[in-house]
Amino acid sequence: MENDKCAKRQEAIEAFCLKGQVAECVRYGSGHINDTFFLRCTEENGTEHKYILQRMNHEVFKDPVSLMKNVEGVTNFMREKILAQGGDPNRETLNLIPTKDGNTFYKDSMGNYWRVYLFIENAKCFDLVEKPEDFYQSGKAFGYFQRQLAQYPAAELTETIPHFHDTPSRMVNFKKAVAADICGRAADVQKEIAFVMEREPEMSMAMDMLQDNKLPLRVTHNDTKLNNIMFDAATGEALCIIDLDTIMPGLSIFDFGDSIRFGANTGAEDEKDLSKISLSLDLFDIYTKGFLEGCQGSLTKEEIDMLPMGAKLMTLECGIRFLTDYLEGDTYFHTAYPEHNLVRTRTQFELVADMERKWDEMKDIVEKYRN
Ligand code: ADP
Ligand code: GN1
Ligand code: MG
Repeated sequence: MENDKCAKRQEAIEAFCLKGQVAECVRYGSGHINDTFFLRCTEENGTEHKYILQRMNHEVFKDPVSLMKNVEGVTNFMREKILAQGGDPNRETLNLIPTKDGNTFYKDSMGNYWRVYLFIENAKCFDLVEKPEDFYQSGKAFGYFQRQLAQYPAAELTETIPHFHDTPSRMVNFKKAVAADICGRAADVQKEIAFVMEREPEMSMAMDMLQDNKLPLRVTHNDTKLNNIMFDAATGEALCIIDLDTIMPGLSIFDFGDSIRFGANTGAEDEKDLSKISLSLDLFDIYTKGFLEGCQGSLTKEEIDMLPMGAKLMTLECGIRFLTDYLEGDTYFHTAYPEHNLVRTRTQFELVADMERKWDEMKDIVEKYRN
């Protein structure tokens, strides 16, 4: 669906150094935050050039200028690493296309921020795991990515969304939304509110351990869902980690947990039939194996101990965020219909409940791969 925030799309397109004339510009992907377009340009001799055009969501990312400095820094850093390993940096990391005046982004006349990336060709994203091997690959890639980011100068990073995975802070916002109830929706979601309140005591576990120096602060991706990684269509291997907007200091268990939340669910994030939602222990197993291999022994004993809790916390937190947004009138996540955030909330809570049932098995799997 088109929205006013993208009204200056054409003006934005003209600001970038694109090759050829625009032949196609259509909405693309299933991200919940930015407005993403696939852009195809053709030269007179018929050569095609493909790009991703994005309007950055500056209501979510309040400081897009610093965000773009993060993206520029991280992609340059990744480019060096990829070149050193003989890889192809045009496909294995995001590549920013500059504007005609040499910037990494363009601010249009309505105040919206745009950027352009090279389109990664012959690659695909998944919204659901199709083959367990893909999920293993993504675990390995996210684990390895996190290990590489360990060498990134954290002081150069701006925290693009403060308290992003600070679950107790999300809980404060949730309680405010329940109390304000600006849309009059709270009465109908009492069951979901109770589900959250029952779990409040364990929500601060990770942040408390960070505070007590029991878990180390690392540079993490923070949004490791399956559709934020691209796979090579020819080899099936994980190719490129995308959506770098939330790279900032965080906990390793956030990256592990968010992948499990999305990818080890037997149903979609917005599945209406809750009987289809469960934690696949097979997928949990294969991702854990991949992630720990990718981290190459860099995690501490406490971090490994906390992996199941990371999965539960990220799922619970995400459900709380969807429910908060539902109560506040759906202003944060893109929604396709009025109950969309509530449907998403319910899948997350169903998954949390299933993790609680399978807790001992989850812990056993982590033990199996502890390295
Ligand atoms: P959001 O923050 O809204 O999730 P993303 O940066 O994840 O935005 O982009 C949304 C989708 O667009 C991705 O899931 C992926 O399918 C596609 N995409 C993003 N960047 C590229 C790229 N450089 N090449 C090909 N596809 C891309
Ligand atoms: C958003 O941007 P996207 O669609 O990859 C959100 C994540 C949530 C996710 C839920 C910046 O991710 O935190 O876990 O939706 N990103 C932001 O699907 O809030
Ligand atoms: Mg995304």
